Amino acid sequence: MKRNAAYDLNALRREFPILDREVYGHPLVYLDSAASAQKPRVVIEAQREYEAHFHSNIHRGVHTLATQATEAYEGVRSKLTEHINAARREEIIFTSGTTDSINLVAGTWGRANLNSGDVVALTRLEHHSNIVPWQILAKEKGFDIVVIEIDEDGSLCEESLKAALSRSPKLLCVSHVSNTLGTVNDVTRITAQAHEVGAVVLVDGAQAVPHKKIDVRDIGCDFYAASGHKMYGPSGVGFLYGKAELLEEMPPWKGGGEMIQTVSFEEETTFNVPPYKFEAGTPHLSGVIGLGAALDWINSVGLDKIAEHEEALIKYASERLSEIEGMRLIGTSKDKASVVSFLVDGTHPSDIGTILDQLGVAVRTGHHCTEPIMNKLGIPGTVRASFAAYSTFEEVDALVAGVERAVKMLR
Ligand code: 7TS
Repeated sequence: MKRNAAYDLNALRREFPILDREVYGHPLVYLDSAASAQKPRVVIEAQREYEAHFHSNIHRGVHTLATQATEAYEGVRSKLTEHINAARREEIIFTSGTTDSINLVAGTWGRANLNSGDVVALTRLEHHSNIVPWQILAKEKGFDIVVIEIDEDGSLCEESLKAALSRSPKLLCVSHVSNTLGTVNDVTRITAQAHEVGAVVLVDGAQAVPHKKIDVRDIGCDFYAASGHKMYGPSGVGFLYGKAELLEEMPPWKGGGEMIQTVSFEEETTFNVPPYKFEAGTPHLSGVIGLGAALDWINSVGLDKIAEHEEALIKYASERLSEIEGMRLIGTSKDKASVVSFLVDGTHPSDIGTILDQLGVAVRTGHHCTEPIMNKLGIPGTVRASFAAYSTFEEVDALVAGVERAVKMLR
């Protein structure tokens, strides 16, 4: 087991108030960060401070509070631009999360560009939020969806990728990291291959942003979507990165305040420029402020250090869990992040999850909003433990002990 001496885990954990609590009399062992990460005090405080001292609606006011709130909000846009190395701050649209970001692309770029006879390529690994918006639109527009399949270990099948690209898809959607199997997809290479056949590429980065340094220009993708609550920030806020030339051409999506230039009954209503064209209505202001604090927090720890720590945890958890008789790790691709999914012969995942909860161990069970993966692997679901910067080796030990106990009770 490799522990990172330079990584002061105890000090880091003290920054997360929730990690002090107990569940059923046991110290909380929170292994569900892929669903939602916990927040450090600086994020909670930034939101509270904003609500207590700076809150006002943004952009439209001339008064001091409106100016301060606008500066804070737009400051986070600049911070995020730098964080993912976007070329311009206009390429960052604040949304309510990954689901909202993908629906934005489907509702604007998709509705304007996809028609009968076109092909959209999705991978089998996608979360429902990167499948269903395309299925809804396909029903309306009559385009085809082609699925890029996975190999037994949960990595993308190269043959299937080639076959999908040979159909010259207009759009290819791929998750950067699978929330169920942990597979890390080589989105830089896939984007380059997709661009060669003329496809626009959307990367779902929900499970990547908390674990990896993201460089959208290096990836080369056209869209990149993520959620605040998976990166130590608030829920109800997220972002969509889109290449400026695409955003400029895209029609608006939601209509309302802020997204317009002029509104008239007598003449045609005209629209604002990106990113405002896509930010109708009052956004989740304290959420954006909290997201800014989360970015600062992540950078203060360092994504490289977080990634190294989590990699060691995944390795340790995989090894220790494998010692359990009847253990079946689901998703064993070479490059993994974020999660360890498993099944134990003779037990149902939800029974294991319920027993673990009684021991204070929070894991997720079920299909994790990726039913197509379950269908393909012929399994009802998995037990999923997921890790974050604050996860410990002792928590992995508690998980393993809990699973051993559950298996004894259930068999
Ligand atoms: N894409 C991926 C890869 C995800 O893991 C999730 C949420 C989403 C999109 C949707 O994100 P949202 O913030 O818009 O809801 N994944 C999970 C999960 O694994 N367990 O609960 C939510």
